[in-house]
Amino acid sequence: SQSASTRRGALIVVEGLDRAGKSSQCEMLREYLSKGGNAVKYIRFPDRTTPIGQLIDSYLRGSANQDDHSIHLLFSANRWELAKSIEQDIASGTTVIVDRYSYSGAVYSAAKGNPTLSLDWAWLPEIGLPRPDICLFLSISAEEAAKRGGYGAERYENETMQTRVRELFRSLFGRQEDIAVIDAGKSLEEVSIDIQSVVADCIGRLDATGPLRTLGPLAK
Ligand code: ADP
Ligand code: FDM
Ligand code: MG
Repeated sequence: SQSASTRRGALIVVEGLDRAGKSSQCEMLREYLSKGGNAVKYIRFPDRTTPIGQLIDSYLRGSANQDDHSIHLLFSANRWELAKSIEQDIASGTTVIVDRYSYSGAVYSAAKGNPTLSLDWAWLPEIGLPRPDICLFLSISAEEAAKRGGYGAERYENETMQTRVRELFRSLFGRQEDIAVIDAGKSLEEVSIDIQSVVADCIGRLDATGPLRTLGPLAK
């Protein structure tokens, strides 16, 4: 087993539909881990600050259009451009909390119903990226999500997309390992406590898990 000074950080992803509570829970988890003496970073995808991220931002706000495949590959490229820095943080002992990742990437693109953009096709450019040690899926009903506010102005924030996204998340997570489904319909504090216990478990298993892994192909 590694000494505390060289033990790697964990790669923790938080996924879910819009208003499931991802950003709130990432922040609460960051604080919890930080108070527990862990080095921790919170990042989010898309990272709208890079040149690729700015193209994505224009697309999401509706001020630019893109071919479905092209924007899909830009979202993926936006993860690839951050991959080395994630790997370095993890290796140096920093736990990285990620708000949306490859799972949103595959699911939102496939939800458009473009006949040449299947879930399987959408997953391919994710292969080789840093693999999360745990992906927390914040599961919430459409009714509960609606109580947390109406649809915003960005692309994808409409009922048709959200319904397809929900179904595709479910089928994707049936073909993935290291997914923890969290009931996100409870109070902020209750959800946070559920997340803390899953994450503590994940961090406790890191020595047995070994070095950071990479994402592989989807199971059949
Ligand atoms: P996401 O990042 O998944 O879109 P947010 O964390 O931004 O979600 O939360 C969306 C809205 O719902 C915010 O107004 C937030 O305060 C509220 N919210 C988040 N989690 C809960 C919860 N468990 N119960 C009630 N309201 C919540
Ligand atoms: N999204 C996010 C994608 O379509 N592909 C991706 O790879 C990622 C990471 O972008 F509608 C979508 C999901 C959501 C939007 O919203 C980003 P937030 O509010 O920044 O999470
Ligand atoms: Mg958010």
